[in-house]
Amino acid sequence: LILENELVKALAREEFEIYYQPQVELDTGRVVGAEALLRWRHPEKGIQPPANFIAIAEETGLIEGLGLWVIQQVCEDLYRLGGDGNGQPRIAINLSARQFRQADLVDQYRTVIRETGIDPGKLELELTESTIMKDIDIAVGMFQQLHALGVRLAIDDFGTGYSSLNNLKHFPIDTLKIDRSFVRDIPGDNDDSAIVTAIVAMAKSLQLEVVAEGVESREQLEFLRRLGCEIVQGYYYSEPLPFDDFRKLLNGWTVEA
Ligand code: G
Ligand code: G
Ligand code: MN
Ligand code: NA
Repeated sequence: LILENELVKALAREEFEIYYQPQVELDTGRVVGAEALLRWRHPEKGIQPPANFIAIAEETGLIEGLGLWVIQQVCEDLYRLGGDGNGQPRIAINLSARQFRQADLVDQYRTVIRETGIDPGKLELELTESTIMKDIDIAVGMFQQLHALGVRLAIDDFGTGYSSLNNLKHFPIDTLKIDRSFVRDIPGDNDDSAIVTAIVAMAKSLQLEVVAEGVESREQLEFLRRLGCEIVQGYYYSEPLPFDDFRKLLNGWTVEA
């Protein structure tokens, strides 16, 4: 309860902040996008990661207001990046289970997109397999409505859930994000290497974009490059950055690929 009140105050006092973790296109070394990752700048305790507050925000329903703040902030940041003249990257936003079942989510997104004039194709929504599979019928309807807005849709933590290809074919998905638990031990671990190889091959045959998460080493990067994985995200290139630092990186534009 204390934390619930604290979160309400934090939202009113604008203590939340979005960090951006760059996503790099391997072919070109261009930073083509980022994942938006929420942080709470606590006045005494310092920067708090989502693990310390998202679950409570979910339980209490505060996630709906917090989620609105996130989409508004991301669109504002996209607008500012557009003004820099180097084009706009694509920004991925995480949606939790409760948000995905929120009756006015689609209206919320539609309104913010219209008011900010952002190209909806610059927004990608990340959903985990477990969020989707809780109720497939609701999920199919929700995906269709979101897809109709023109936003991109991604499956996050891919490979950790129980969705079959048969289930996924009903969804208008654009991107698969390979869970970082599979990336951690490539190329040394044969099982994980086989899993990652299979996911990249499958994504390609279904014409989905594939993003590898949690890339920390040159060896992982080279293995993924050989498979034809297009985009990587991880500490090897950058941890999640405050907006100003992400903006500077974008305006420098490329990293060593
Ligand atoms: O930033 P960090 O690496 O600690 O993120 C951990 C998890 O927190 C992410 O995988 C994501 O699921 C969740 N998360 C981060 N930002 C948001 C957000 O804006 N909304 C929701 N619902 N979850 C988020
Ligand atoms: O939504 P998701 O749970 O996938 O969020 C990504 C999480 O992974 C965030 O908490 C982010 O801080 C973390 N992360 C990003 N890059 C790396 C990495 O290279 N290694 C590890 N261990 N974690 C990472
Ligand atoms: Mn994510
Ligand atoms: Na993930």
